[in-house]
Amino acid sequence: MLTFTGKGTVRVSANQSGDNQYAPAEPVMRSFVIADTLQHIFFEPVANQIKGATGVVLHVVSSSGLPVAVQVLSGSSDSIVTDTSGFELAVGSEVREVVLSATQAGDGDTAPAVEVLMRFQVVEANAVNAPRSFATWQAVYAISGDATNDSDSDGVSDFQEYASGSDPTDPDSSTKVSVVRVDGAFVFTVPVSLRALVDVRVKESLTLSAWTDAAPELLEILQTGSMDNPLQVFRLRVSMGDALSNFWKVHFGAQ
Ligand SMILES: [Ca+2]
Repeated sequence: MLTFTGKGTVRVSANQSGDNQYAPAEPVMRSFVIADTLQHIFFEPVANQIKGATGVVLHVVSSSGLPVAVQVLSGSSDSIVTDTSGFELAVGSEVREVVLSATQAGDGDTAPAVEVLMRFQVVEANAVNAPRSFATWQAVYAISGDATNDSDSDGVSDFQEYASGSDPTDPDSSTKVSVVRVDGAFVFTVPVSLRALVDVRVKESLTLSAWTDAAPELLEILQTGSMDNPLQVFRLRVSMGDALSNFWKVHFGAQ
């Protein structure tokens, strides 16, 4: 049993020195942080990008409000993230996968956040997995009208079908956002097309009148879909906390 007497990083080592039959076991090290507050990072989905794109705005926040660091973990030698009045990405000159890393080191009261990785492809403008505007996507399906239209009357708006990569002319094709209650939290499953230029936010409200941006916990990002319809499925958790009258919604916005 471990008893904690203060804050800081705890490192635990387990050893077994063996006997005349068994060789010593490899020691196992585990470390964790004792802190007043935990935090997590929410990194909004990033779509595939066309080679050479600059000024790609990244929305990354920590639930603690502490400043997050974002860097290119894997990309072209000229892929770079700058942070002046918000994060902006220059995707670089190579056709390849880019992986961004978001971290927050914590402070005296707050434990470090778990690192979040965001992956997308840098592609040629005419590639089958290239990003496209809502209007270009509408033209592919020979539909028109504004974002709230529901061309196939399946209860999912054309814009939401654009955002989640489903067929807006087939009522059997829609990948809806789902939510389940798990312990003291809700977990949203949100499919997002890597070809859609959308902002994806979770908003919260106590009263259903004023909505503010939440910083949900990113449990998992699954890569799925197909070559010309690449999808990411985000599993996002929001905690009910102390307020029992909270409301949340997933909001898809045009960039
Ligand atoms: Ca629809």
